[in-house]
Amino acid sequence: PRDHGARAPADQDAELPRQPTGERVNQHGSGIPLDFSEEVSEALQAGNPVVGLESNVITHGLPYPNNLSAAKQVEEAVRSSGSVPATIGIDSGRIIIGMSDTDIERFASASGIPKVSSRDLPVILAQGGMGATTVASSLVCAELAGIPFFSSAGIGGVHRDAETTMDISSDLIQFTRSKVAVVCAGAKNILDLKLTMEYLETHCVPLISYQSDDFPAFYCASSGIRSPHRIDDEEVIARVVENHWATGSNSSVLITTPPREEDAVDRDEAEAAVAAALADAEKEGIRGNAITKYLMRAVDKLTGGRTGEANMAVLISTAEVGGRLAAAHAKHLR
Ligand code: PSU
Ligand code: MN
Repeated sequence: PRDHGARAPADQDAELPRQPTGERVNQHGSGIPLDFSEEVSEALQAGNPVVGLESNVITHGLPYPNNLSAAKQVEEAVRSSGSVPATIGIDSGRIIIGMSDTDIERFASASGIPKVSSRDLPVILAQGGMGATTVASSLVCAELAGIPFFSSAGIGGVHRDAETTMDISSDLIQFTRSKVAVVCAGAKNILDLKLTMEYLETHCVPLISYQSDDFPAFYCASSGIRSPHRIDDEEVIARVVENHWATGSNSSVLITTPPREEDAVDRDEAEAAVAAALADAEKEGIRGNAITKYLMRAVDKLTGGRTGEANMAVLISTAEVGGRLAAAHAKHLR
């Protein structure tokens, strides 16, 4: 069991190797240590619902200290709907499955923690430093840990100029490989959401929208694109997830939930800010895996902090729905 109290303050702590805790051999027997929190380990053994959460949103998605407060509120939201949160990250060659508050503080306050997507995961594990997992690499870790549900507000997708840059997030490719149900608020309109949905369809990834007709655009309630399936009943969603895997698919099921009305940002306002931010990024030559963070910060600035606020609210409300759907799924399996 982990000692939550006796750790050094966050900034010093980042320099020290993390103390191994509830280690368990992972299901693939690969020998990569999974460092379970006691709470997550117990929940999984009892068949109680657990929701995997990414850490790149903590290190790269929001500035300090909003990232710290958001990460904690996201965990509370998962708990409030009857599930156990498992925030995922990398440290000292180990995969953390369920961060302690001290871990979250270290990740939120340390600077220079690399963004780790699926392709980076084996490298960072070999090198032994800290790493913040994206949706893609978090799904790899969640599956190794035996966690069937994952929640993140904004997934990566096909970028708007993908026909020239070929910039398609590894998140989408990972959905075709990981047997995990992913609850999200869609994707931000910094991406080409039509192409993102086409990609998911081509790769046979089921897309369902919970209690809404449209694919949401993160803090915009609708992207203007209709979802292929609307399902309002949590038990039916649990059946969809199980049916997908029972019919031999080894991929994710994507479940969207829109932002709450009071948190939503007007679509035209968001679109104008995105257009300006994209033009700035082009001028400054920003590309590759740095583009997402750049655009998010730029849009937030252009909207006077409005989208940053909405960002936090959506992270929290999505996690609440993720917890609710994971709980329904665990109940369905009993
Ligand atoms: N979208 C957001 N906020 C985020 C991200 C995406 O609204 O923080 C992060 C997530 O960690 C996601 C990653 O998995 O960006 C995708 O990055 P890329 O496009 O480089 O694959
Ligand atoms: Mn990319």
